[in-house]
Amino acid sequence: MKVETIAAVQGDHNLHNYEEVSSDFNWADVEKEFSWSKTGKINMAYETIDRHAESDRKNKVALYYQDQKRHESYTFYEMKRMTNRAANLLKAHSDLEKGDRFFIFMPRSPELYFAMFGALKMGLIVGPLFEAFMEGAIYDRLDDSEAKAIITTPELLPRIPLDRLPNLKTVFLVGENVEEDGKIVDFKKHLHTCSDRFEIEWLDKEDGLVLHYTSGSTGKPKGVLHAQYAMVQQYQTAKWVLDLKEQDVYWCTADPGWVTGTAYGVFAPWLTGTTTVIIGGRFSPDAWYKAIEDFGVTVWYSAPTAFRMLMGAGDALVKEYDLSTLRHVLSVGEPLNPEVVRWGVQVFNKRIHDTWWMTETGAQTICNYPSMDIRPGSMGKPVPGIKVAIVDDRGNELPPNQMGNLAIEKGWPSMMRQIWNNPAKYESYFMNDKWYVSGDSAYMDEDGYFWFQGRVDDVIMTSGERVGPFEVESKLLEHPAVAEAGVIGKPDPVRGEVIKAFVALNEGFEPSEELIQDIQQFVKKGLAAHAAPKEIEFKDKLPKTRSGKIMRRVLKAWELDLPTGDLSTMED
Ligand code: 6R9
Repeated sequence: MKVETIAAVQGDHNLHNYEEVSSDFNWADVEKEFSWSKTGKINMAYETIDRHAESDRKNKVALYYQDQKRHESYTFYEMKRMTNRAANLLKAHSDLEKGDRFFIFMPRSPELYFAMFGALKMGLIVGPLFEAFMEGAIYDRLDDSEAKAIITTPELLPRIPLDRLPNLKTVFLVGENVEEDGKIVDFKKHLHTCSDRFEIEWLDKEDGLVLHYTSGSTGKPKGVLHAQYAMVQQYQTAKWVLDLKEQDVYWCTADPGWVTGTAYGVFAPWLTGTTTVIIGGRFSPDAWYKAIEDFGVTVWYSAPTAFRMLMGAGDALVKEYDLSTLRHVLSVGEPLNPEVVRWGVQVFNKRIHDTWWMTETGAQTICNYPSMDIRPGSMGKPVPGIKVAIVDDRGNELPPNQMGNLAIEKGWPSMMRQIWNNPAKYESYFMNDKWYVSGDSAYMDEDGYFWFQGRVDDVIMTSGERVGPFEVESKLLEHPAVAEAGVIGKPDPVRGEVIKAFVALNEGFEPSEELIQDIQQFVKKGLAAHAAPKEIEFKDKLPKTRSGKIMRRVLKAWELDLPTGDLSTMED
């Protein structure tokens, strides 16, 4: 079978020759890019902000911030001063010390980033939360991590069960006319009176950086801890994968509650001194295209759900904006359907570069690079210097084209360092002391491209055939009526499992028996008879995480009348 390819982008890319660089690459060389390689002492806030403020980039814009009410910009020098102020504020109004957990629970705003980097300057471990979390989700995370302080807004404060969290000593509130007491501190009031000079807390490479809680299919969310050293891979992938250069204006649409919003929202771009755009408020296609035009965004990192929603908003809308500055577009979070890649080429005249990684990997791991041909539907190839393989359940490497566990050889720079309070869980990720097993199933083709098939527990076995739900979902999306699709295996006495699809329809389509048959035929013809959903159920919306992942386990629980498990990461 001929594979669809979209040829490499011509031009001068940071990663010019994938094969050559991969064959001879040493992460230790990247350390030389940082000042700590000389001193041995490290701090993410120094490398992302102060270092640039003390260089030719002093007056370069670090942050453009925009929402419905505010439109602000801060240079690297201004960021240095504001984060110093925030650090002094946190220090003066709490007993926070190096290594303590400091949580962030507020909508995006410049203050969020002042506080986050101020906390990093103090050597605190930062735990970002999604603003939509409700009391139970907040409690689980603050309790498990024994958080000592949090920054939030008056609107969100009632969701924090202060009386049940004895370790939580200080609450910084970002609002107007805040009433202070022993626990509550008015962040904005003190910010401008605090000194803009601060002595950074110098750390060891292995000291903590961020604590991101992620939910598995069962049990409580787990705290994934990353070390300062993660910056090595975040920096290098900002170069190779984001392809960032001095003049770029970069926009990552992810919320900081999701690992993408920290690692690639701010760390990676600022490690390279790149101007970064942060847009607050809710998603809207108009506002997003407008942001690209307003800021002249050149590099844009988003997620498949967002691209699919933009696709749904119609191509006519795209023409109303000047998107000509865009030169590089990327995606992460879930499989990027070939249909979406084709759409990108058609409407933006840009390839959308899929990237695969996880909270646990701390940085991009399998990617499509501008200098490499894309095979739509493939996640691409491992980041140079990282060994990725498909292994069986015993940890043996499988040959090309065989579906198995997507695994990474232990020891990549940004690998998680701990599951908070749960060493046994941490160990359970590793096999034969060699492989980190991701929980995703995939295969590698004979040319080294990796193809995602689903979470291991989502893979469907029907009449002895192994079917990756993603393939079926992608085909479903190509049908003109289908806006969103989620596919699960439903237990069946004869076939083991049968394929059931949940489908949300595009505007102008109504559920009907005919439409069901038409969609079934479409998958049968386009993919394979055994891959066609035996059942199709129409839904107005599908359950998704806040980062846009279709929650197949929730579909399955609904279908089988089982408990849905932890839903704190599900969007409203
Ligand atoms: C960064 C992030 C990780 C899980 C991962 C996989 C899915 C992420 C993907 C992808 C297919 C891609 N995932 N990127 N699946 N293609 N390009 O998303 O972290 O929220 O921890 O999720 O997301 O299933 O295992 P996280």
